[in-house]
Amino acid sequence: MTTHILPALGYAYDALEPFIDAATMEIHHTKHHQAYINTLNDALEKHPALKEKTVEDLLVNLGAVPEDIRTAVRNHGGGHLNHSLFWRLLKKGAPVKGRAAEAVIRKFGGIDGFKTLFTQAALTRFGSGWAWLTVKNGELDIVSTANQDNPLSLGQTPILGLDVWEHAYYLNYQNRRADYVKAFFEIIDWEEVDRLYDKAVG
Ligand code: MN3
Repeated sequence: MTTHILPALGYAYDALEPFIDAATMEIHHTKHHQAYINTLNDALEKHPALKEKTVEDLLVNLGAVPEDIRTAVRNHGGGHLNHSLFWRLLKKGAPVKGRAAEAVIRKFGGIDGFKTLFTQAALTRFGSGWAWLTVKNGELDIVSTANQDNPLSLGQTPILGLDVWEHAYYLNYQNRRADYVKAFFEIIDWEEVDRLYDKAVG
């Protein structure tokens, strides 16, 4: 039994051009994301009872995952969850509006203030990882994580995330992570951020 499967993108691979190119999207989705899922499923074969749990449940309490597969669940379960989140947060031409956007503007002194802090988080993450907008105890925060770690494992709920692994941008942007981060702000689906924000603040 396969527990976890690759979610459909819900849009075409070229839908985000020119901000993210079609080739990057297709490889990222069908190769990288699929590989995380395959390795996660392989690991769960050793503890079939855990197949009943969602990835979120596993990552919220990693300490409860048996030690022999904990690192695999952390890296590959994280990879699966992070990418599943990422795809649904992207949409070209979506307006900056809604409850989450308003909360962001209040918290960070405007959209530019938010962009500055988020960019800093994305650019100072050395090596591979993610930049996040999270909710903790009802408050917004900006953090970054290494590798495929998800903020859930830190007690925070992610409502927006940016993959800053080189595989996410290298074909189009080469080493220019800053240009990729700048492009990301053009393709945030704030309606989706809103849904996640509402759920996180209750
Ligand atoms: Mn990735």
